[in-house]
Amino acid sequence: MKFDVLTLFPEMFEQLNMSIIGRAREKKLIEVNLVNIRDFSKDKHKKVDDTPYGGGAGMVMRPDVVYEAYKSINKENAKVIYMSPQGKKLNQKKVEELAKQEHIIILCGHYEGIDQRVIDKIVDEEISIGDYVLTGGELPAMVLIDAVSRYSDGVIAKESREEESFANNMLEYPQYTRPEIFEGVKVPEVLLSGHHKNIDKWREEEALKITKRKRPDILNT
Ligand code: 4GY
Repeated sequence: MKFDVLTLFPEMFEQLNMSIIGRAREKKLIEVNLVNIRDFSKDKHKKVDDTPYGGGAGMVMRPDVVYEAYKSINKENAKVIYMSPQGKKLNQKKVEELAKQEHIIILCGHYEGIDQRVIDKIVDEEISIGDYVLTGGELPAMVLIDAVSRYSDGVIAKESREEESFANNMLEYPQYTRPEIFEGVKVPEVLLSGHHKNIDKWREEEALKITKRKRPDILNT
């Protein structure tokens, strides 16, 4: 899986050098290429935004600069995604679907947004990570990259994906590790039994209980 990210703030993506995603990049299991939109400004002050036509607060990213940045990317078979609260809400099903793509280009807006003409020209799909407004599309882009990358071979164990929350429309069963007694509370006895059939059964029951209690809305959806 390859991601190209169009952003005014590539430094924000340091996060993706760490932990599981950082390791996946080192191993070339995924590729994340950051494109600084500012590099494509032809202005002598490297200006990338301007005041909105019609008036109003803030600044709008210029379409010509964004388009030049977009054209610099090699985009055979790529899907272009714009992170925006106006987009379709991201969920695990959508993540799984996106993971089938070989190349995703993510456009990150900032300030009051991007001139609509370049959005209409280059964007295939608008995606939101939730109903709240952020200062830019960078954090949502990282959320998307993280969630989708987990489906690339070798990034995490396939079993981890099969047992986790939202797999089979269920939340995950609770996890325990050492010590066996923490602040007077013992680990559930069955997990120490070594009886795998009983353990599987217990975990399934717990998952069902938790889902009914916390997220009845996702059961059988
Ligand atoms: N929520 N889900 C979101 C967001 C910030 C101005 C357009 C969100 O995806 N993106 O809040 N984005 C705005 C900032 C330009 C995007």
